[in-house]
Amino acid sequence: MFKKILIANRGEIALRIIRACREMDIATVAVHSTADTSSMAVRLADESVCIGPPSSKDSYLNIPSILTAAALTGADAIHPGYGFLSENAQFARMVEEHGFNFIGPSPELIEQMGDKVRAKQTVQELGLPVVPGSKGSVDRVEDGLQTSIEMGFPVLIKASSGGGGKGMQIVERSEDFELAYNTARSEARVNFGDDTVYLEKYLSNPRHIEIQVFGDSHGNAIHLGERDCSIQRRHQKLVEEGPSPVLTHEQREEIGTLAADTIRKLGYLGAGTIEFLYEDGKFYFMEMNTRIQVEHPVTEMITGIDLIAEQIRVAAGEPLTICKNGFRFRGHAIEIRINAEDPDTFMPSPGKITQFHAPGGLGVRFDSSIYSGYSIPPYYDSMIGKLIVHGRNRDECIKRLLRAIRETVVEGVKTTLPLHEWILNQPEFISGDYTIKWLEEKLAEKNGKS
Ligand code: MV4
Repeated sequence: MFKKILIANRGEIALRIIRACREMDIATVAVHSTADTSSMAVRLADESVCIGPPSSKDSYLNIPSILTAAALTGADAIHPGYGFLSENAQFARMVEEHGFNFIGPSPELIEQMGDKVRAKQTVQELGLPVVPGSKGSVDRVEDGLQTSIEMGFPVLIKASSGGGGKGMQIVERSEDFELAYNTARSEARVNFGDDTVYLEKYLSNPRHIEIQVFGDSHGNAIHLGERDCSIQRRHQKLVEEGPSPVLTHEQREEIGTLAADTIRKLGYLGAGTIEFLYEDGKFYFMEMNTRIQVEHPVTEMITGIDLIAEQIRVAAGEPLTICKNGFRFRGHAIEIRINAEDPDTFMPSPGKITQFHAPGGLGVRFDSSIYSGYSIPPYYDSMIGKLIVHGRNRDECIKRLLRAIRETVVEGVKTTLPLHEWILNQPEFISGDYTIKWLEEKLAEKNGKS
């Protein structure tokens, strides 16, 4: 097992990784920017190293600084968390080349899944359902138009190096195809330095349902059920829950088994998420994330498994401690992301937290790195914590979450807590009858009225 892990991240996920390491008797190194000197991760880690100025590009994305910090502290492994360098194949490769263990899958698999055209082709060959579309990339406008006419409009043009929704173009009619195609390619070139695009049939009103998967170096691969992440705004998730309100146990086992079989065939190591669009009872592969995700606690709450500890064990070459019959799905979990933002305008609200009280009680988990007197720096993502609750069923879970929100105190900055309280009281949320479009439409209605 590893003796010392360097955490190449900040905020609540850095703390989450420190907690797992502490329970496994693994020493920790927190790296931080000059803006994060008073962070909770720096306080709680065994050691800390300043790796640069506030700008992420000069600190949390500064590969030479991070590798130097690992060498200086004698770390034997690096955990990348989520965001930042977590899905950077070049970073994973350099970590290994410098003699450290990267806690995640191989650089080759990160690269393969980062290329959306290759990822789709790969998983389709391994048996996952995909959205009908172009066979590979579309390199000429005439080919794209031809394919669109054959499969029927509307179609969606996606960037192969994209993901997260950036650079997509919906095309409703053949007359609009050429302009959309050229726009998609130039946006992809500007944003990703790669203008490869591909085509899919546009699904008009799907849900976003993702499967948590895990593989080890002994040929074991399992799925840990799904999370429904349809409550989002501008590709930012606000609420995640598991199980999905719309899946039956049979549907879960069917898509989950397909997902596990896929990563077993890939020889995938560690935690992964296979994202699907779900519409009219059918699943369509969207992309695969090769990192631990923000919403992983939803899965931890319904399975009782420590996903970070499991990532560390399989990265160290140990077999998965979980097997198909070694756990049960219990009850329901919902996570809300708490952002330091204006709940109406979504403007970031950095600054000093003057009063803070964390929620608690049965089934309540609060993953955050804030404390009373902490100053939220303006340089990074505005997420300051996650509130996750577990209940025996979905109704109990919603009631418990509303209760926990009401007892949470964060003063000095604006937070999205009031927005979450509003979402949880909407009839469509309570009935589970929502899709990826729901929140933005509902917010437009809310703001139009006032
Ligand atoms: C789609 C789609 C509809 N049809 N693909 C957005 C993020 C990117 N990873 C893929 N995305 C979508 N792909 C087809 N063929 C709709 C979306 C989409 C979306 C997906 C998941 C969660 C939120 C979303 C918001 C807008 C669009």
